[in-house]
Amino acid sequence: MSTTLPNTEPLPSQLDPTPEGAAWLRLLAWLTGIIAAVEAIFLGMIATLVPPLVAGIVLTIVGLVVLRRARRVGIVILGITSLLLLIGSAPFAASHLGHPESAVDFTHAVVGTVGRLLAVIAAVGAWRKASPTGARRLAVAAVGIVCLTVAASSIAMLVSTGDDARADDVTTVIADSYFADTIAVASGDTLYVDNTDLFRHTFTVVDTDIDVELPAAVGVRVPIDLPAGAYDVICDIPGHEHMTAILEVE
Ligand SMILES: [Cu+2]
Repeated sequence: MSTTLPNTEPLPSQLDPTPEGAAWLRLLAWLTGIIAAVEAIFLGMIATLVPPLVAGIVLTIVGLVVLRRARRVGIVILGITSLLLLIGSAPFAASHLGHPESAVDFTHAVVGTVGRLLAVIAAVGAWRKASPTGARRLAVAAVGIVCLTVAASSIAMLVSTGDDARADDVTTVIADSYFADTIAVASGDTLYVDNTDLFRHTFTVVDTDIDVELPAAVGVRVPIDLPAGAYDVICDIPGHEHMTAILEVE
């Protein structure tokens, strides 16, 4: 004679923490931790405290600590921080994603954009305690994207060597993300713009056709075929609004 026991035990999937939730939590923690580390290195390289990025690093540390004690609160902190920074950094990342030859800016943009997007997905997966299979696939995708990024940037840097200065060029140097205040040339001269930074810039003369991309750590020859006068020069990369100069053409 067989009897049926009442099913009062929780199913494995109802146990807390579930293996599923744990896989997504690990992915969320790794992604947000790596992004925060990359941002800290980037801020060190530009020697500037960018408030949204600093806030992102602090909130990530808080989220990772909270994750151990109040899991759902930690997931919300990390997920929302990743989402807000993904949206807020989009204009900056969009400017850099087409320029793999400038490795620092390009890698920063890829890690920030793809990493935060995956972190948001991981937060949703952790909240819903989704299947661990998805978390593993996402982790593999993240590693693959990093490898592709490094490969693309390395090839682009080898191809993009810039120009060599010629004897009669007028040279101006970009250093620490600043132009010289004033750049003097004669009409018809060629200006050699030497970008000594590890970041990309543009040499853009306002209201003219001169708008030149300056990859990281290369120089570019720019013919100045402009009537005599004073022109405003800018770098039109988002976040580089402080980069201005006056081009005096004689
Ligand atoms: Cu710039």
